[in-house]
Amino acid sequence: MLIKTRKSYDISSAEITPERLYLSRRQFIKGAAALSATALIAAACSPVADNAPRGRAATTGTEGQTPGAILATTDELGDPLTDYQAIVSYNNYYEFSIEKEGVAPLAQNFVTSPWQVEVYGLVRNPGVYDIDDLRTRFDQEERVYRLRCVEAWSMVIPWVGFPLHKLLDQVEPLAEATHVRFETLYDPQQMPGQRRRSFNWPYVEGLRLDEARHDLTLLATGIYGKPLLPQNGAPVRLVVPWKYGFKSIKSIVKIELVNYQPVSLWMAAAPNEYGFYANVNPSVPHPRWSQASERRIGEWGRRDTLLFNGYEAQVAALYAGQDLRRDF
Ligand SMILES: Nc1nc2c(c(=O)[nH]1)N[C@H]1C(S)=C(S)[C@@H](COP(=O)(O)O)O[C@H]1N2
Ligand SMILES: [Mo]
Repeated sequence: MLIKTRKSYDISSAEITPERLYLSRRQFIKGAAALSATALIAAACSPVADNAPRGRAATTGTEGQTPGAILATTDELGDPLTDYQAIVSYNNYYEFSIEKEGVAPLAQNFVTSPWQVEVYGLVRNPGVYDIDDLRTRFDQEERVYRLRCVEAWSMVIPWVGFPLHKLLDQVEPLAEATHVRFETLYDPQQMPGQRRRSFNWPYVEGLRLDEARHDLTLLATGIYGKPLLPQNGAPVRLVVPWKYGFKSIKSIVKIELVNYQPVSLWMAAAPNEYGFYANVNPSVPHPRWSQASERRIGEWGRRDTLLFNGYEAQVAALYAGQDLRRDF
């Protein structure tokens, strides 16, 4: 069940909008430039996505490729949602492919049911949660978040999910727990990228416990009112909107409460380029490129990158007294 909850980062004028009305209004708002940008992304796609009809998913898409009901039409800054087609066809998911348009076709048969998530470590009540249990035990909310990839592109995505703190409250972290460590499925049979040894699989990410408990930190199960597709991290993935996209680990099977700072896949792969915190910060460049601006998918030109990806008011206090250049 989709619950609308009002938070400071929710849009103030949120209203329930039927899908067709919503889409025609957005067509009107976004205009021809945005449409042709979407067409360009589709044109660059691999055979499967490429065979999909071009243009508006709602009128021409196939089942599984059309957006479902959504509540919001913009983020809280007034910027429009990214097209569903772009969200499901332009992906970073190295377990399948390092080519963004190559992920969706390779992931289409990925088995996401049955699926279980083990929550364990420094907790009073460890448990193995079935994905259906996660979907029904916790009210599923829509959260419209900006996703800012470290590669300097971004999207606005209407996620469906529930805040991680609800799950943490169930397992009751012990006083010694300081961090949370997450792991993606390891299954080289299904994930061709894991057959290449270029990375230290499985994908691992981590958060400090206070970051994990922050209300913005989401376990997402859907996008645009529909269950996640494999390319977006089905059946359940993390979303930490004030951090670079690589922190938002996909297809999670393990959540461990630990008393050390976990080493993520990217920290292990390139420690000088990727730190533990990975907070979006326009004034801390990546060693190989600036982070001062970004390309919003579906838009022409670039826009300025915002400190903490625009969530400064909500999260800056987590880092009081920390040097954001050292703790990058
Ligand atoms: N397991 C896993 N999770 C992952 C990745 C990945 O390669 N493997 N890529 C990350 C990166 S770099 C980004 S930008 C986001 C992209 O999410 P999206 O494809 O749903 O937009 O997923 C993140 N989560
Ligand atoms: Mo990314």
